[in-house]
Amino acid sequence: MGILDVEIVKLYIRMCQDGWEQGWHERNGGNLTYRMKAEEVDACRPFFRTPGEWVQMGVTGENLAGEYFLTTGSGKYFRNVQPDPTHSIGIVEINDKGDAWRIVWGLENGARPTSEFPSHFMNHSVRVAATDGACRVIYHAHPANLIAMTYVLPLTARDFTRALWKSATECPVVFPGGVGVVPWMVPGGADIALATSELMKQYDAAVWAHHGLFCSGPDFDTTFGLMHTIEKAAQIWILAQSAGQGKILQTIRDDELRAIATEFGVQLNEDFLD
Ligand code: 2HA
Ligand code: ZN
Repeated sequence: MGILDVEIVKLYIRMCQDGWEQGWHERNGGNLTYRMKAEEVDACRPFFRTPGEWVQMGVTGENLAGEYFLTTGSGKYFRNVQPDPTHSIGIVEINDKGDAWRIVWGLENGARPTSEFPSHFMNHSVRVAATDGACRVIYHAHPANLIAMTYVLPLTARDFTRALWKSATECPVVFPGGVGVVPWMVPGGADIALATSELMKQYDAAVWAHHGLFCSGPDFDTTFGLMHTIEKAAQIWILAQSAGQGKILQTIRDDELRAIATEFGVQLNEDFLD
């Protein structure tokens, strides 16, 4: 029995492999963090090493003090997570101020948590508050069709949400609150972390223009499913726009979106309906 036999670590690695197989993680693209439950930390603790140095994050999340996160490594490839987990992923502990991490397992040979750790961390902080502690997963990927949409649609939450809701009947049920949109920004720093986390107070997914998508959720299935549903809808949108050369003969009308919401018992964001 090693740490790689612990259920939550196996599920985390499976999600990385699933994302790779979807084609969302060229080279070192994308990153995944998971806020561990106390019993999951206990199951992994026998395999922890002497912790590394505390490293300041440049952002603070007081509600995440003392938490442990599974994280992909900076510059590491999703493709390599399953065959080589100890160099590709790791577990970090957060200090009691909520402004620094230290490595307790994995990320061997001097690797560090994902370059987007500040964004993930701020998003966890905001989503934990917004969901009464339910949110545990933040997932960033580079799905091609959604990125393509950011070149041809206005970069507003309303435009993206309406386009996606109308591209597949399941969409309003899967993300009734809609999606936020972050304009193009330099990745990896505190600015994009703050801009994204501001949107994540309201949305559980945020588009990064010309870059990718951030999704959040309570578990791996829900969060991967959200990424998958949004990208599938984006693919349908791109196919329909391409096939029709921009001309759409019919789509799901706003009153039909409302009918779906009523039938499935979800509350659609009315700001996005006509
Ligand atoms: O890790 O996806 O946004 C590479 C990235 C940065
Ligand atoms: Zn990225």
